[in-house]
Amino acid sequence: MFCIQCEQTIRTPAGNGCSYTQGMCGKLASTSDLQDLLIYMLQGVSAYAVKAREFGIIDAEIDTFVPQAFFSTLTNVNFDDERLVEYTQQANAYRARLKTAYEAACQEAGQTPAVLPETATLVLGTSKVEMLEQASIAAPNRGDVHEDILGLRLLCLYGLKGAAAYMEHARVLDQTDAEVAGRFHEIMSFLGEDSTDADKLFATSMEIGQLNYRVMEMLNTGETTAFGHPEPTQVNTKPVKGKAILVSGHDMVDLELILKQTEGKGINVYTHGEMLPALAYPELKKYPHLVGNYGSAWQNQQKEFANFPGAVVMTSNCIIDPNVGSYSDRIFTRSIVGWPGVTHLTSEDFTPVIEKALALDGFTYDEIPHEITIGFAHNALMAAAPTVVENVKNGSIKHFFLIGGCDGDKNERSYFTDLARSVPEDTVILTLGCGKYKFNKLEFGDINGIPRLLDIGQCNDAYSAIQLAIALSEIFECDINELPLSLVLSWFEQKAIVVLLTLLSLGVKNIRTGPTPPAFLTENLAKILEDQFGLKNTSTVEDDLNAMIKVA
Ligand code: SF4
Ligand code: SF3
Repeated sequence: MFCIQCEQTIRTPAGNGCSYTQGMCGKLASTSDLQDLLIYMLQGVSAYAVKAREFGIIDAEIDTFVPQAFFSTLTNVNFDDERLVEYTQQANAYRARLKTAYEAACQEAGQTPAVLPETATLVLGTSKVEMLEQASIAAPNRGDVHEDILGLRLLCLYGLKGAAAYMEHARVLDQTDAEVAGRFHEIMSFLGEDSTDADKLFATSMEIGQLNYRVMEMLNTGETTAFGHPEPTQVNTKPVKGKAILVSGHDMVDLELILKQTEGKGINVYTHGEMLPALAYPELKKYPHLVGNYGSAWQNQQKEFANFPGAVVMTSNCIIDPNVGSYSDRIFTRSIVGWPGVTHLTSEDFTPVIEKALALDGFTYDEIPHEITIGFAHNALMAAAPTVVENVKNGSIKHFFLIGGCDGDKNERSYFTDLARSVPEDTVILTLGCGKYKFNKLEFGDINGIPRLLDIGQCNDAYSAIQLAIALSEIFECDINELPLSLVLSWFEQKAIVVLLTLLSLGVKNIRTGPTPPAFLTENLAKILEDQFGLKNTSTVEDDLNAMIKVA
């Protein structure tokens, strides 16, 4: 196995990456190898999808499948070898279907079919054993390649993986776009060609950022069309007496299905992790049995789920070993999520979850409520913009910090809590992603009625933050980089990588990322990113704060 895609990857003086029998996340070597082979096959499907498109052949089912299956290889999503084997065999069938359609079109047009890369021609083994024997050809560090080229390839691969995840989140909300799918296939296919062209790879990473900007826009449209615009909302973070279901991950469509199916059944529904922002959407918060948020970010789930006296549903990342906390009999996976031995729900019928919740004790007492405020996405921010501008102009607000991204359990991540605690009183913190759990229960107060902590939403709601920055730069008639705004992003997995690529592709400069730099970025690449975009690693809170406020 070789996997280096997330922040917790193994780093040793001898080399970086999880490469023994198991990754830090618990992913076994077999799972990692099967994921590599799946990606390789998906690149072959995309190679044919690109050629088929030259004849106007678009297969919407396959356009859906490729990003969806790619999403299963993201960190903390799918650990189930059998499901990965199924996805790979399905990719093989889809590749054959497109090949047939493409070659028939060539014949009709009197053309010779193009010679495609090996991703399009590999004869896939039929069993898991045979597939594992083939996996080394698909390893992400295959071939004898310069480390900078490998770093660029991985930047693209992992960035595109993040975009694929958001494409799937948008798709479940009926947001698809043949043009986006076409561009996705082109990049996916290109990455299967093992390019050694540094300029092209670098340009591709920026294209992935741009593609993802469009995908985040689609996702924003899908969420607000389905559930209305988030509005500032007080959310209880303490348990309420009664039977209980906890819903985690990013997929609010599943949450809505659960809310509908539990109506009148005496079950309270709670959000966890990245589902917290759902509580601010009018069409979700209208359900009285959506009682609040329980727990915090993904890395605490083994303790929090173990203590939760009800059923748990993982709608997307991040899942970690449920056997550690002994709750594997009452956790359910949906969509692309998988853990061996855990019940996977393949339909929209949540009866097994409801029956499990009813059979369990639930909370036997009410805890004293503790409320936090969420819901400052696009519309709420725009509504607040004139007051914010006034306060900037009269000097009441001196600076904005966007402190957002992923959470994780490394000690160094206390940096983000310390930073949030240390920013001056006359500044406002914007936050998003699951990293906010590091500080979202602290008291920050307000500046002339504007809360000092504005929770924008999920990681993909970086889209709303970008819209606010664009609006402010128009009002102040300046470049985004001239705004009194500093971005400090905590990264963990590939969604964070693609959000970063989006920001860079939009020309946003001087972003700080932490707690450690991606292990796949070489010193040379980090230097290029620093020279071109001012991208820096987080240092100490004191030094960073001084520098950020001085730059402004
Ligand atoms: Fe290692 Fe992260 Fe890959 Fe898991 S996802 S194997 S921790 S690099
Ligand atoms: Fe968190 Fe996994 Fe990335 Fe959507 S849920 S931000 S880590």
